[in-house]
Amino acid sequence: MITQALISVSDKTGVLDFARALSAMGVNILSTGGTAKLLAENGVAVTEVADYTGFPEMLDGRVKTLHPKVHGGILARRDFPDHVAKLAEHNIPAIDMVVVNLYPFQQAVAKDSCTLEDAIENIDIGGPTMLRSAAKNHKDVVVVCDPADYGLVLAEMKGTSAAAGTVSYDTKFMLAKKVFAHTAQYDGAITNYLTSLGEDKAHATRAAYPQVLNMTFDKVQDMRYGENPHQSAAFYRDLQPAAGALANYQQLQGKELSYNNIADADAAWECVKSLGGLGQPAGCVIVKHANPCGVAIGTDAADAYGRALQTDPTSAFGGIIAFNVEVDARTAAEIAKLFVEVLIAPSFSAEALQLMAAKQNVRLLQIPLGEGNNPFDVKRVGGGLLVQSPDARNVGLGELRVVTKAQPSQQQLQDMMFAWRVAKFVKSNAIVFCANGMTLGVGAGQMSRIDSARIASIKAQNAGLTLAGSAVASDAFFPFRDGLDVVVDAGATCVIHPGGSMRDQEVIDAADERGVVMLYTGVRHFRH
Ligand code: 93A
Repeated sequence: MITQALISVSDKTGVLDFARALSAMGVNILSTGGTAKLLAENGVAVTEVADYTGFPEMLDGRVKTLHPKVHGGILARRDFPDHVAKLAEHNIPAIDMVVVNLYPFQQAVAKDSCTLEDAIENIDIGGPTMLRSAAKNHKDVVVVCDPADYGLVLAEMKGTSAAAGTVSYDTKFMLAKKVFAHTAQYDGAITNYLTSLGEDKAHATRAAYPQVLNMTFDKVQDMRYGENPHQSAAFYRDLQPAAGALANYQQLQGKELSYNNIADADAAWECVKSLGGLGQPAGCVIVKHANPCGVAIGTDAADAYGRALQTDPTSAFGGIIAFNVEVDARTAAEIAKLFVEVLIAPSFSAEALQLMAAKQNVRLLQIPLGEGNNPFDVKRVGGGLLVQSPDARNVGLGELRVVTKAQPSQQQLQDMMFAWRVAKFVKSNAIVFCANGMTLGVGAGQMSRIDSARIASIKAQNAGLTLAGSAVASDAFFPFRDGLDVVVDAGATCVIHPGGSMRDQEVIDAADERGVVMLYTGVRHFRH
């Protein structure tokens, strides 16, 4: 039975209704200065912690709840007779619920005017201490650090079962986990701030991406193995993933996802999400080993799939296929003819689901389309981490610069924009031939750009696709004219790349000599 709760919150959202409901259930409420004042002014019976402990809040509030009568009441094990006897001996009633949210440190340091002294005063000490005490003793103490959980706690307490007035163990455990994630994040934010201070210790220099230190994750699953069978692996999800992130997937059918499935599914999903605004409603991406081996836009899902598959049907075998529109029956029937590892879409029609049900080996992932990026990318290196902002840059038409005498036609512009979108998702060195909203040949992951160009044209040839009149995107500049010559020899008539080489003029002269169009984006999309 919950008989006594301590409430001490900076964010007072919802606390009045919550306290009122607790009080109505006969729970005795203890509270700190500001919170007690709010509750009392609104007619909720409350005892100030200072009156309770017999110790005044002191040192400008730095010491409010740091008292054995508080922490003894929280930490005592109810099933240890010795603990219970000690509470009685020192006249310490048990505290069965702790409701605390912390001084808003993150908001304080986000202000430009925040000094080191302001920041320090915003470091909460008593709050995390109570939260951690209660979370440690979660078997007997309910701990609430998020106003979003008030409703759940009340609903359980109001339950009509024999357990009315209590909260289930599962919920108490969940709330305790949340607390340790929260205090870890809070301490991470303090560390980040202190690390970001310049020499003078007065101003944050906003060092690059320290927020990696205050990320906390939820384990989604252990995998049978990692990239290879002798490696162990698990998948963790951000506590709050961006709306359209892969981690929001719902698996509708199929075997358990493997490490490589998730990595490839992410590559396919990120690429297909970028195919909006290119003049066609549907987009499809087929990924193998983290690289797109077929990308197309089309009038509908089936059209986009048929065209994406044409690029490289051999590599598509065992691939991961993603759509940015609903998968309907016609598309599902086509996909069912191929061996597919993972199929991803924002939704599936009922008939499509029925068709895929006959193919239980295919893992079906439904993910909502949504905005937002990861706050940062991470790569593990020996003894450290490389952290960067994500490559979220999308070049607009207005930013493109024609550097050749030949000017692009409308069709060429469209083809180059499409090729450029795709090139961003191809491992470097990337060379992508495209025409009419589909890839014709993809050269990926080569150590030299000219080899990527050769491979892309060979693959188009193997697939029986003509490159005459095609557009080419290169994720970085051509260091010499030789790469350009290869793509023009293969049939390309327009080329898009960032520019910026020492030999730019030599490459532009070559483009003029060959009579092709060349566009600069000014933005590079290396992907290693
Ligand atoms: O200054 S503290 O670190 N020392 C404490 O003993 C203490 N106890 C609670 N901060 C402390 N708190 C925090 O006060 C809580 O975490 C909460 O954020 C805030 C609520 O203060 P009030 O009820 O006066 O608005």
